[in-house]
Amino acid sequence: MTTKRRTPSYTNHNGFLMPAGFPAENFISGLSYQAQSGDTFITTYPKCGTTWTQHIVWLLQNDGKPLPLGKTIGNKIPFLELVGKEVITALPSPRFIKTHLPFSMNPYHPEAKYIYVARNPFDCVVSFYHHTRGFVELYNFADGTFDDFFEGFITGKVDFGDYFDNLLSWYEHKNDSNVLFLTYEYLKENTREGIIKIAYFLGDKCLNTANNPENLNNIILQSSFENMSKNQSRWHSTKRPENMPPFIRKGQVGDWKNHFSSEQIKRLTEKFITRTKGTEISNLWKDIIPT
Ligand code: PPS
Repeated sequence: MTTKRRTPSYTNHNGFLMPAGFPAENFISGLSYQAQSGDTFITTYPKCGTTWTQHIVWLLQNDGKPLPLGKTIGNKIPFLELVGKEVITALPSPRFIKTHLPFSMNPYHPEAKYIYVARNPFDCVVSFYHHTRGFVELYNFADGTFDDFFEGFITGKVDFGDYFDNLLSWYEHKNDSNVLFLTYEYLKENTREGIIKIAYFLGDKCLNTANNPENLNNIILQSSFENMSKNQSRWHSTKRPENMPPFIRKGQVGDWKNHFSSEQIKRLTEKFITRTKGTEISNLWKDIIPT
């Protein structure tokens, strides 16, 4: 007997899925943005630490001072695929831009910088499930179960494409001089060091900020999970009903153990091994996932 699965609502752009609630024309326009020298992209697969990194970058750029009241991070570091290229082009320079695109689709310039943050797929799918369920206006998936979502994730039929396609495409570029490749788990374990790494990578103003101990301590405090859990309207402009888990939800490594069945563990482990064969990717998450 086959189980009838619920699927989130997506739009399909030549095989690349996007949340149904995103304006299709902005996605198309966003892809045609010409990256400029001096641009910095914060690029991730969804739910891998984007907002956290956006906030760290904002704090580094602004002497450790939080976002002005009433602003969302997307006003300052907009999401290319959501807003389209006009909004990005109109940003003051240097531009900071969020994307969730695989390398081949992301606007590229050799003098632009790319901060890529990866997260293990087990925690990613759990976080992505809660995200998709909670943004009812984007996906119409409020009643979807983890099992429903897992099937889409493991077959790559979710918005922003297949997790492994995205990760592998950026992993290949991890040693490029204009790419800083980090993991969510590393940032959790080594927050101070991670922030300093980002500051070095960005240079100039960010490095000055991080070299000031008071500013650096402030950034660590402001970007902590506890702090970012407060006033969450800073992080997204789309409504999230109160009965849904918040956007900044648990911020843990290993929460997947509360969601996966033993069959799902087996299937995602097998998929992980097959897709990352010949790379050192499994070293990124040695004691975290069951490979
Ligand atoms: S999105 O929608 O793709 O931009 O989401 P993204 O920001 O990439 O990922 C959201 C997850 O990151 C967690 N998060 C944090 N963890 C630790 N510390 C801080 N400061 C932090 N900020 C955000 C957030 O809680 C989501 O993970 P889960 O596992 O769902 O809690």
